[in-house]
Amino acid sequence: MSTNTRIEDDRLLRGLGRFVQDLDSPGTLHAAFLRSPHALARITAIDADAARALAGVRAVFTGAELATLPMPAVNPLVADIRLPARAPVGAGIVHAVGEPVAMVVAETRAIAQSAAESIEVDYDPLPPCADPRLSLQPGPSSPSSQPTLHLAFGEPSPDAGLESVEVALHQPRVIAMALEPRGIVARWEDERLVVYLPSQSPARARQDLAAATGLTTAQIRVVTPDVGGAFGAKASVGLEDLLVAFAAVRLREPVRWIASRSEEFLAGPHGRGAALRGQLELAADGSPCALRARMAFPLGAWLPFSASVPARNAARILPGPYRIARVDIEAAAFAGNAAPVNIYRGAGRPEAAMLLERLMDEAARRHHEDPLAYRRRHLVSADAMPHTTPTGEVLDSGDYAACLETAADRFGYTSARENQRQRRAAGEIVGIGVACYVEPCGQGWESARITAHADGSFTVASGSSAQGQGHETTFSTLAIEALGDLVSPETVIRVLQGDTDTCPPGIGALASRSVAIGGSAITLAAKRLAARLRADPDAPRPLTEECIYEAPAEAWGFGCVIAQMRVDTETGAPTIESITWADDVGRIVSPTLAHGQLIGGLAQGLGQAMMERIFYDDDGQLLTGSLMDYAVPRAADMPPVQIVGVESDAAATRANALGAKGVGEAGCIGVPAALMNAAADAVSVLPEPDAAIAALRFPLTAETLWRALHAGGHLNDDARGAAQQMEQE
Ligand code: SMO
Repeated sequence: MSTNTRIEDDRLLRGLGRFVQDLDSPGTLHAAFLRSPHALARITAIDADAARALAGVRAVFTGAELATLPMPAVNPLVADIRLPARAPVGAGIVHAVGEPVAMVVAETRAIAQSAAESIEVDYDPLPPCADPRLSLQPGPSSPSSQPTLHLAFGEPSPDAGLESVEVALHQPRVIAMALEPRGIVARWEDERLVVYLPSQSPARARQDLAAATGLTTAQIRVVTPDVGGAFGAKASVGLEDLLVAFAAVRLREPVRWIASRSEEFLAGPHGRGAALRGQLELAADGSPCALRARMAFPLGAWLPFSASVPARNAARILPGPYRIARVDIEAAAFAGNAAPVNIYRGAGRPEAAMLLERLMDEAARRHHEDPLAYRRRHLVSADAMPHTTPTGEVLDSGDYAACLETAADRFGYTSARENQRQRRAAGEIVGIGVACYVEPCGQGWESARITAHADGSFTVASGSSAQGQGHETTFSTLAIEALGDLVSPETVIRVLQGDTDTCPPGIGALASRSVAIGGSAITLAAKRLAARLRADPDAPRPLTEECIYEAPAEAWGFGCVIAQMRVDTETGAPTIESITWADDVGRIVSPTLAHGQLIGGLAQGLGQAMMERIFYDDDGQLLTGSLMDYAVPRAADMPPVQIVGVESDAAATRANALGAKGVGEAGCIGVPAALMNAAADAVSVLPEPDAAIAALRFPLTAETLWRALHAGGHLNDDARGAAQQMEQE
């Protein structure tokens, strides 16, 4: 893409950003929540008299007022979803630590908070189940509660006698650590509800807010100003958003709530948390011929709109980029007494990649074949595209083997293996991990509207809204390209997004779809506008073209990550020595922004693999409620990284008009699997490699790796005795 037209996209860097938190006009009331200290309890009494009597308190809402608040629907993407009863707030029972029990609206945040704290609640605690016990043992999945949704692909294929490899893994719950926590400002203005919300999907939010408040969508305007990161956690409205909007409508006053970091940990949507079990049947030559997968996903106590997406994605994505003819896949999701789980950067894709990539490694190890060579042999080949997988998905395009080769070349794979042999001979524990993955990039439609103004400027409006991805740059770049000679370096191009009044309705920024689908809509609308302007240069302005672009298919990105990790033999401390990653992104619109998405996703994937874990104890109490207890990667934690954006033949995909594939989630998909495989490769030289590998789990902390070293019989008997003692404690 070559253009000299300057795009004014440095607003945020110049401190001119405007976030929901910045919207604090005089007279705005503040909401605060009293949250449950119990994971499961009956409420026997609530006394809010003291709170109501406090000066500055305008309203206190408990079960009596909130019991009738209707809950919006959950995405019906999965037909047979069975919802757990979503009991209204404070109405007799609480289902998770942190669940709102009462809401106070007051003149200041401090008053609202002290009033909430003064509410007295009598609880009758019940035995909770934070996340259903998701069995990783062989045999049928045996969680302790009925699944809320259940998906199956393929047929059970008990080919007794065939050789097979198995893996069992548990992904910890994690949390999207957006710089900006969730928040909302809801104002009643001119008989309408105007809601400022950091949303990935303003149109969806408007529908959900309408369902909860009883207003029509026309009576609601959702405005999404600048957003400081979302990663799936802002894709669906939260319970607090619905309650604050309800309060604004009831009181006919502006009400605001900004989550504290603690509230995010307690009650914000979490991600991941699945238990994964898989078996790969191998032909005599080692080729994978059948995949069996059993996956159990936690949902928590309250279902956001996209709650069913991770389970559905994980199930449909298997068997990923490989030729595996038969599958028998089951994914189930279970409610529990914990914070809700929603989509989180990757949303089921990382789970599928993790399971499959561990299996591919184990198959290669069983047959003493190099894991990269083994993968190369079984990838779907370029001339087989488009390829229909056994779950009915269509991999649209790509040269997977070439992409893998690019990663191997840049990494220096052959010499790295030689170097590894020498270091191993010298007693080092060092591993090289390979992971391939596919990244489906959204289905359905997105909208665009482009207007030529009398002063020569243009306005581009999209139904997709940004949370820091830089849509202003990408969207205006696409418009400039389509308008061609109708723009000059002086032409002003404005980008509108995130406002249901000024933008056409859309699906939003999720599932790595903004450029592929939203960008296609902009390109088509701009081309139509350009054609009209060229046909009639004197056409009266403003002149507008709109496009609702429906993607005929889903674009599937592909990538290959190779990571090298050293494990300290004494302490288990890991050092990620390098990561090389080739990602087929189809057509690239903005190389800088594509790179930013890739490196950001890599950092998040690295966080999940190496340090992040939300932890509930057996009573359903959250033990990781702050950044003192929950580690996220910082700049110094980033390893040396080489990223190669492989710009494959855009014409090869007919999945969208641009030939673009998503990049947003890729880092979270491939990187954790590659790091796990690097750790597994590292400990595979120990006297008991199976035991060492089985001891690996996320996050790969020094302690985890130290335990794996001991399980693998690396250290002397004294040290092993100490390790066993520690296991018992
Ligand atoms: S997890 Mo994404 O925002 O679809």
